[in-house]
Amino acid sequence: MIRPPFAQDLHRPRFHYLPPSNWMNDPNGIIQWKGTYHLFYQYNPFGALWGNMHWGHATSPDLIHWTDAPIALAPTSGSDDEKGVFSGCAVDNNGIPTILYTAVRGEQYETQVQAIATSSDDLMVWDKSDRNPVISRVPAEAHQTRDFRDPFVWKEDDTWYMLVASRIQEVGGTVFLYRSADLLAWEYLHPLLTGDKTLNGDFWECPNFFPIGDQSVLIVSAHTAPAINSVIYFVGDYRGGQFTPHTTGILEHGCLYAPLTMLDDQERRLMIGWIRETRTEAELVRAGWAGVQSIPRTLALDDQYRLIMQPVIELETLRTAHHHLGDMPLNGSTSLDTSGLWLDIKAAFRVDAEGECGLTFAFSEDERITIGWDAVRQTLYAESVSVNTKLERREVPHGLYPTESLAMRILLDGSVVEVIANQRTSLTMRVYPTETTRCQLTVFGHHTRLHSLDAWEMSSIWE
Ligand code: DQQ
Repeated sequence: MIRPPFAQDLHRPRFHYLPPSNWMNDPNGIIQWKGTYHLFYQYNPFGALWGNMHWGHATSPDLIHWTDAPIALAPTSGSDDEKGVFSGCAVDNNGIPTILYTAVRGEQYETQVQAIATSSDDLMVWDKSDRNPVISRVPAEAHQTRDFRDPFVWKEDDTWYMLVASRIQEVGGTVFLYRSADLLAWEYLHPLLTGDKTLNGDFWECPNFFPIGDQSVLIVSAHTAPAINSVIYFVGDYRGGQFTPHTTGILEHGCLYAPLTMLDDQERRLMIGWIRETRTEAELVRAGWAGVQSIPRTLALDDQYRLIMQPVIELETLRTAHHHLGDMPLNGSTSLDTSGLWLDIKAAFRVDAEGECGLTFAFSEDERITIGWDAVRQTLYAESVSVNTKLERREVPHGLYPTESLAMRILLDGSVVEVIANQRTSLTMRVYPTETTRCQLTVFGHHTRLHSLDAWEMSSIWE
């Protein structure tokens, strides 16, 4: 399906999911049902700015090609969710598709309670329970009553567990743990983990908690008021309702936020995250759309218990023209004759201790984005120059062992740049060049050997 009103808007991604128009943020309730993947998402049907939160819906056979479905959940006036249906998850309750979400009301969204809805119609039509809210009060130890949201639910034996993201006043972000036999009556247990506001955020949002092998992983999106910040993870042991992390890391350093995970029928732990815009509200309104979902990634742990990730293999079905550079020394730059702003790139470099290397996407003389790695500083960086934003540089730690090569995966899709280095450092960027008719790809390096570079031009999922 070509989406006509935006056919000329080359900032609009072509192989990442986004709704036909208007605002989208967090992925919600991702689940595989009878073989079909369902993606729900925070959606404002009335405009390109955040507000009026509904749950939008799309389905896919392969995590890449999506079909828009009708809105799944809308606020009900006079009810607990009259100001919005906030984020949540979906579970299979013995064959009944069930959504758990946060219902909000109040001018400042000051009442946040947890609610439930079920579907008897293959996830297209949803009925809110008349038992709502299923959790109506923030635990007293929070010492605040406003931030309490984004339920994440899983089952252990016959018992359901839920995490709700929140904060403990003056302490930091937290996730409260609950348990239930039937998804309706919930017993509060204790915080599963509490952070430190000086280290990892005033409050946490959008928790995920799941096993990988014999380890358990907690992912939270950290909010340092007034800004959303980064996505962090903890890996540790989970026994008897107690989680003891031994490893922590940053899952995302850039524009990806509020990721949600699910297990599919291939036993893959899949993650989708909201890729934010970085332009002004006036520009969003002018564009008529805002927000993109990342390409789903598979998650795993490496031998040091660090979270590693890569785009799902299904993405490769979109690859068309292939450009390749083989093993060669790099002392300067080499261009490839790719065309367009839609690329999937894999590159591997061997960099000396004083070296530097990377890739530049040039849209015109004055507009480009460079993704590079600096061996001296052991940092991954993205540097963009555009007519509107001048120079913007983001630098994040990315250490390599002396024997390790730099492995970069980069997805360029209109204004979206997803960068994953050695599967463990994720830096998602946005770039809005004024000139979008061409993109010159160049690889550069000093004291570097290029092992290989493969770039594929990507087809659109809407045609
Ligand atoms: N977005 C939702 C909240 C969540 C936040 C509201 C995270 O439920 O905490 O749109 O981006």
